[in-house]
Amino acid sequence: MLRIAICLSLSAVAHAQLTNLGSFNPLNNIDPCGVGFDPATGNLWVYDCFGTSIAQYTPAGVFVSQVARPGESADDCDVELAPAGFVLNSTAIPEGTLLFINGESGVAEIYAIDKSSGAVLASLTTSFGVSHVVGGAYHRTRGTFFLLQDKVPGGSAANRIAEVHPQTGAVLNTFQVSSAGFIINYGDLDISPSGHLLLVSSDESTVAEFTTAGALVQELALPSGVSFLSGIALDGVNGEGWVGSPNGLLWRLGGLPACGAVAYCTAGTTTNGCLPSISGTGAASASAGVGFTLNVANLEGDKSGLFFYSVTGPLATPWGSSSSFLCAAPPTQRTQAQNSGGAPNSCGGSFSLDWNQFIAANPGALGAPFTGGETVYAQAWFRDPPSPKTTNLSNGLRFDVCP
Ligand SMILES: [Ca+2]
Ligand SMILES: [Ca+2]
Ligand SMILES: [Ca+2]
Repeated sequence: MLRIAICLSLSAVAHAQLTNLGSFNPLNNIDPCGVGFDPATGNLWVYDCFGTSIAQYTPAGVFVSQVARPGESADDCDVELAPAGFVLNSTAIPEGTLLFINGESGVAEIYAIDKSSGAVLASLTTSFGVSHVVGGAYHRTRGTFFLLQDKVPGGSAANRIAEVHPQTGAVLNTFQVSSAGFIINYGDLDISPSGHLLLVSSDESTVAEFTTAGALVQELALPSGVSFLSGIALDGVNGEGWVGSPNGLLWRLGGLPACGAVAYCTAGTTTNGCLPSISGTGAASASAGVGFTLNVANLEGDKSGLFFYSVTGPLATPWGSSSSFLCAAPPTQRTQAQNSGGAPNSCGGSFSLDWNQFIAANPGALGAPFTGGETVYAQAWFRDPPSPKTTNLSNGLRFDVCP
């Protein structure tokens, strides 16, 4: 028994744990079917299941204002705030616009609403849904919507996520979350700082993290007393956010996935057949000064090189006639040169760099001063004299910077 207890406590330290930071019961005895967070004001926008309006509350639960719900009365629906400006159907929508996803009957519609006047600025009839789309979110870096359908339709339509084009409503990609064991009843999804999908469901006791391609990353157990969820809305990039239940409560949680690093793009194959692989350990932070290590393993041994990064965006441009790609859009910032170590002509080399330490020590570095919420694209460059360009590149690592 003692040994089991020790194992459990070690595993609790190793994995993120959700914490309950407080709760409130919205005025007017409403039953939240959807919840959105407005970073401009710090307030929540909440839709009462089958209600006629979407109401704004302070984080203390005080009613501020409301606008009329577009479309039909619904319990299959969601509230969002546009995390970036984008074009919905054919209308440019500013960042921070109130969005209502109405999945109640037939395919889901997405409405953009003026928060002050309640005017519908634009709407889109999507090609996804059979009367049971319960959640959605706009993905800032992919420029698409992700919509979530519940279990009720059964068959291939049940528990399904679709990535939808914000101008045409066409379904671009789709996958079923039940294949990973996650079942949707009431439910919702939001986008993590690293671009993953965070899901809640009234049938589940965890927050599930999926990649946009449908791979389950992890499930995080809900804190004691938090259950039967219908909505999730992150309120920043530090792993905090709101969840709501149609039973009438809203909770603020900590410990949600934040500032994760995700590999992308393709590594070159070196002269000795090495395939360098980049990863990140810890969390990128604008203020910590230490604690986010970039690693690249499987490098040619005893070669010099360096990490560099971009804050502009990803890229996938061939690196001369080699098998490498430049994965970070210019301009880029080089970090200090280092030697990969290991035996020459082996794949035993590696680089490592604490990126937090680098930006703390280099206030003039590209993108500095960082404040949190930025996205960084990092890659390693190294000498490989017999290769076509005499140098090769690792794959890329995308990460979001915590405050
Ligand atoms: Ca319904
Ligand atoms: Ca509809
Ligand atoms: Ca949502």
